Amino acid sequence: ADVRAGFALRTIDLRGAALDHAGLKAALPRPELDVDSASAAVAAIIADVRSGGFAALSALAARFDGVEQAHTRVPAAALAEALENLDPAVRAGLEESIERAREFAAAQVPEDVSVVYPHGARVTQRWVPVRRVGLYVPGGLAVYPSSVVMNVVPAQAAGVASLAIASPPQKEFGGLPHPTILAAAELLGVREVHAVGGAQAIAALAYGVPAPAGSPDGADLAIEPVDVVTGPGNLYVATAKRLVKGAVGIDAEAGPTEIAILADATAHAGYVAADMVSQAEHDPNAAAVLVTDSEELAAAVRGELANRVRATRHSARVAEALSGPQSAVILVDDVAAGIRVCDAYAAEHLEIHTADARAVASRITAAGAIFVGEDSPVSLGDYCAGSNHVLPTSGTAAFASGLGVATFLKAIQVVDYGRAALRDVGDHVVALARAEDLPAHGDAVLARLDPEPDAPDAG
Ligand code: HSO
Ligand code: ZN
Repeated sequence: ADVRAGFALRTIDLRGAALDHAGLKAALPRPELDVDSASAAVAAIIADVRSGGFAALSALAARFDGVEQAHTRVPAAALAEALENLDPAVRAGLEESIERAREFAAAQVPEDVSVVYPHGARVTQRWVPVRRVGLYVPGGLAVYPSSVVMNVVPAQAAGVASLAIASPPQKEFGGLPHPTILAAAELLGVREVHAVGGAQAIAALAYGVPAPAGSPDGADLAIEPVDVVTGPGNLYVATAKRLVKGAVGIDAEAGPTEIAILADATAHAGYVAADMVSQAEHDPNAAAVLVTDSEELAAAVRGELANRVRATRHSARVAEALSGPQSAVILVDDVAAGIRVCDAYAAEHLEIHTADARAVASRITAAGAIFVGEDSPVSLGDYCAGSNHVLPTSGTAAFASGLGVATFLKAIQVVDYGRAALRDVGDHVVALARAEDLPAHGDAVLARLDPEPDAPDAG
């Protein structure tokens, strides 16, 4: 986009429209993204890594990253050195971010629950962490050490014993991942980092890379498969995650970032504009949506945006994001209508800039994260609020949650009955088993309760 051409943020006027939930969803701005176009190429890369192991990985690194690799594993000395060389202000920021995120994550760890039935029968839901997790960290344009924090901290709080990070090899850093990524890993105590990027990284984490037979440094070349893969990435990474899902668990697919702001006439237009620009800065496909019942506020925000878009560092990218079909000012009749619009949109990030923002926030039922009042901007949550910044996008907040301790846990249901407790329900099990024409199910109970079991059916 031409910076001097400014931007064109469209208006969607829903005043008096009286749309139901489905009608609202159809009226809301969404990006037009082609998610299937990369499937064939990505499937080929995954198959290649599965059959070719390390040799395939190094060939792909040469082709896509322009580096020659003897192994993917980043040496411990390189991790330590990256942290030593980290800017002290960035280190202090990461430390604050880690501390707050750890406190919130620790509080999320769920208790096991049990129910006791007559005669001491007990059923328990026991939470157990997955054994091993792979975290993908993109390279290239977006180098986000904050995302390393957001992915690693909840996994550690969940009690995951083994954690590996994969990030693309960078030619300018001697074939290692970006040094701030290495520094963040070291700060978090993650010592297994692999220089592997793209779809091949997702395949390597999901299916593992065996140590080549007879190789003296074979262990160095191996990547152990994981149970869960998390982390953001480009179209190829997102497609790869979708293709390995089932073999492993994945976190929600992260599309381009979104900010929605519900504001009334009491809102500060300058803050609203600043926050829209802050997330539009991520990506020309990022979405910034203002939902308001105040035409005056909408006009004031447009004025503020004009100044900010011109002045901001990533001006062209921001202008493109605001001009895209995914961004809009949505006019509504009142705040109650605005709440319905926000619920239908199910934003990754939703800011509330209204009178009594806390009460309004409590009525929202679909959002990745809600930021309450004018002093809780999304960028606070991106780095240092304590909340996680890996959140459901593209309307998936209607059913999905942001990254948290639960992402890395599974619940085991433990059944513990004794003979008397079994007798309490034995007849019911037998009756239900017969109704499903599965009499052996009933017989398994009767074998314990009935010293003289029924004679087998004749014939
Ligand atoms: N807003 C992004 C996360 C992020 N922001 C990383 C800055 N760095 C998606 O929630
Ligand atoms: Zn952000």
